[in-house]
This record gives sequence, C-alpha cells and structure tokens, in this order.
Amino acid sequence: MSANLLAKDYKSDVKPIWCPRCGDFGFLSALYKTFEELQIKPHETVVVSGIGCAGRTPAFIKTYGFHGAHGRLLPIAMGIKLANPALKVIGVTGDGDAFAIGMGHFPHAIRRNVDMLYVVLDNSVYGLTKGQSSPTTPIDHKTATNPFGLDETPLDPVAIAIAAGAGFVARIFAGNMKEMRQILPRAFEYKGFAFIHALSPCSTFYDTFDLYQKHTRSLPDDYRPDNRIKALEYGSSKEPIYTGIFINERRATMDEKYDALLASVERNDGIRELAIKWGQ
Ligand SMILES: Cc1ncc(C[n+]2csc(CCOP(=O)(O)OP(=O)(O)O)c2C)c(N)n1
Ligand code: SF4
Repeated sequence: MSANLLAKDYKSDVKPIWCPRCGDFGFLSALYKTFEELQIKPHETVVVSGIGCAGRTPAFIKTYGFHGAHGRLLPIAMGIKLANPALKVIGVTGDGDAFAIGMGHFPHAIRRNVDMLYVVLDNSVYGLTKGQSSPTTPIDHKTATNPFGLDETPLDPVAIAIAAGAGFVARIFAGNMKEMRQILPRAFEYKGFAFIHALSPCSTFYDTFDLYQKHTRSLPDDYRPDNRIKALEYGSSKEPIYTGIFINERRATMDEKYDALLASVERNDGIRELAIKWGQ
C-alpha cells in the first residue's frame, strides 16, 4: 500500500454480496472514504462484527477483522481493546445481533466506556435469515414471524444509549452520504464508546428507503450535544426522525480507568478515592 491511502485501498478482495440497493452499501462507502480522510492505518485497526448481513462487513475491509459469534461483538471488541489498547476498534453489526441476542452487553460496554466505535446498521428486520422481526421492527409491521402484524413495542436504540450514559451518540441515514461524511470522522476521533445508530434499509425484506428519505431531518444548526434531556427529546422524536450527534461528552475510558487503578494500587490509595476522582 502507498503512503497516501485512497478509499479503494481499504477495499478487500472480497466483494460485498449484499442485495442491490441494500443500505449497507452506502454506509460501507462512507466508511472507506472516512478511512481515506483520516488516513486510518490498516495494521492498527480491527473491524469486529456479529452475525447477519451487516455482520459481513469486516470481510470487505482491508484491516484486521473479526467476524464473531451472534450477539457477541461487544465482549470480543472489549477483549481486543484490553489486549492491545493501541488498536482502533470498530464494531459493525445489525439490529437483531445488537439489540436482541446481544442487547445484554450494550449498557455494560457503555458503563465501562470501552474506547471503540460501535455502528449498528438498523434495517428493523433480520435480513440474513429472511426478514423476521427484530427489536426495532415497528408495531403492526407484518413479517415472516408475525404474519398478522407485530404486537411488541420497538426499542429506541438512541434513547437507550443516551439514558445508559454513552458519551457519544449519533444517528445517520445510509442514504445521506454528505451527513455520514460529517459524522463518521467525529465518531472516529471521539475518545471513548461512540455509538452510531445507522438507518440502513433492507431493500429485499423491508424497504424503508423512501420513508427515511422523507422523514429524516438533520438536527437544528443551534443544537448543542451537551444536554441529555434535550438529546432524549430529539433522539426519540419519530416525526421527524432526527439525524446528527445527540451527545458528545468526554469521560474516562475503560483503559484510562484501568491505568489509574493500577497506579492507585501501587500507591495503595484504594478505590474510593478513584471513584471521587472520576466523579462517579
Ligand atoms: C446463536 C445464533 N442464533 C441464531 C442465528 C441465526 N441468525 C443469523 S443472523 C441473525 C439475525 C440477523 O439480523 P440482524 O442482526 O438485524 O442483521 P441483518 O442480517 O439484518 O443485517 C440470526 C437470528 C445464529 N447465527 N446464531
Ligand atoms: S437481505 Fe436485506 S440486509 Fe441483507 S443484504 Fe439483502 S437488502 Fe441487505
């Protein structure tokens, strides 16, 4: 690879096998361009995933990659970060993987503030297994597993991340390249757990492209990402569905806390002083 890497240099030899017009293409393209913009070093980067169509992402990128077990992206990412804190860790997976089988890990990765970027490509169904309902499927939507419509209330991933205390929370739409190009570099540069809820339509089993095109709107220009109540209000709005950065606040990361803990053990000051120092 040359010194100045281009977006195409980050493409692996494996061609995406997603369906035509799958939203995941738009996100992947924005990711390659962000890698070029930030000159991300492939040998210092690991893309981790769970299982699903979105979970295939690591195969298409020329960095280190880990296609993990269903729902276990976050523990794997945390292990990678603990083993080598110098690595840039990026998790990419689907809403079923993240918010059904893998949901138990989400608030705890936030609490630990694992220094990583976590992107959930949300198409509101299980794409790989042919369109069954997921935790973000809208109520009444008919799927293979709910032929008479769904009677469960969908989860709101942005609201959950904000309420759990995530330091960086954003939403993007895979059909809005300009905004993805603005938000992705900010998420990459954030130190701590950065969560991106990516609206990424499944063109085969639930094509929401026109719906999102019509109902998404960027946060107002005077929006400031430092107020959790405002973030909840905008983040959980259904009409319009806001895209942008809801929260951007610096907090001590898992590796910083562990470093401080080790130093404290050496000095013998105990955990209580550390908790006061972290303001928790
Ligand atoms: C332990 C386990 N249970 C179930 C499955 C079957 N399975 C594969 S992918 C998937 C869900 C995929 O949906 P999502 O995470 O939303 O990703 P998408 O395919 O829509 O991108 C399921 C249930 C599996 N692979 N492993
Ligand atoms: S099934 Fe849906 S999510 Fe999977 S590749 Fe096709 S369009 Fe994309």
